[in-house]
Amino acid sequence: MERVRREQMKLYLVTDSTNLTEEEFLHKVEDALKGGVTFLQIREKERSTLEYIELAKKVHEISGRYNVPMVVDDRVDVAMAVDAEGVHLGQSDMPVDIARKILGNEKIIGATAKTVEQAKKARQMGADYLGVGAIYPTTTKVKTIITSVDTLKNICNEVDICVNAIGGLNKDNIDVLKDAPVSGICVVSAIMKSQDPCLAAKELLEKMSELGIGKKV
Ligand code: TZP
Ligand code: MG
Repeated sequence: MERVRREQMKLYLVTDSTNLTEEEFLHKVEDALKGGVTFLQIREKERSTLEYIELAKKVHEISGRYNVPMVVDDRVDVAMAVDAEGVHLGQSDMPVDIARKILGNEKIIGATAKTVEQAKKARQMGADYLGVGAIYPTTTKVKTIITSVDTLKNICNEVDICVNAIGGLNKDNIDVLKDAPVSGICVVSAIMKSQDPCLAAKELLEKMSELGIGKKV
């Protein structure tokens, strides 16, 4: 069962509301969607459950208007509370197979993988797509390690689900992904820290097309 189409994974925005007012944050997210972001993950590390739900509701209302799926980082309960399209689970979050039991057959479940072994396991447990990285060092607050482009390519070849690269990616360094059969890229800062998220998204998509990143296979 295909819960996510490859073309929906092309430009995947992971949100970060740090240092932004709610109004600024929601504006940035909407501008990014106007610029062509194809998939959204709401990711909040500092908020209470109530605050997470309230913000996720607002983001989901916006993403819905652009027909873009929204998943919730880490929190299956928050995803259910706002009827998000799914969740994204890291290696220390709820195991994919347990989340699948709770969420049922319709919801999208994404997983983080840093090795071929983790990728195969996530796939076997029912993940719909994988986020692989960090490809470059990142300034976004996250516990991660560097994953080589070779490992990324091996993962793409070993699993039959969408694979996106993540970590420190921007329009000036994504050329390293040129020969990797990824479905797309995930970014935080390249869009959230831009003064013009709409233009940032457009420029990323343009560069990806030039380089053939995320092209049809
Ligand atoms: N997982 C691996 S790297 C990363 C996450 C959530 C953060 C990516 O952020 P940025 O700003 O695009 O480097
Ligand atoms: Mg997580």
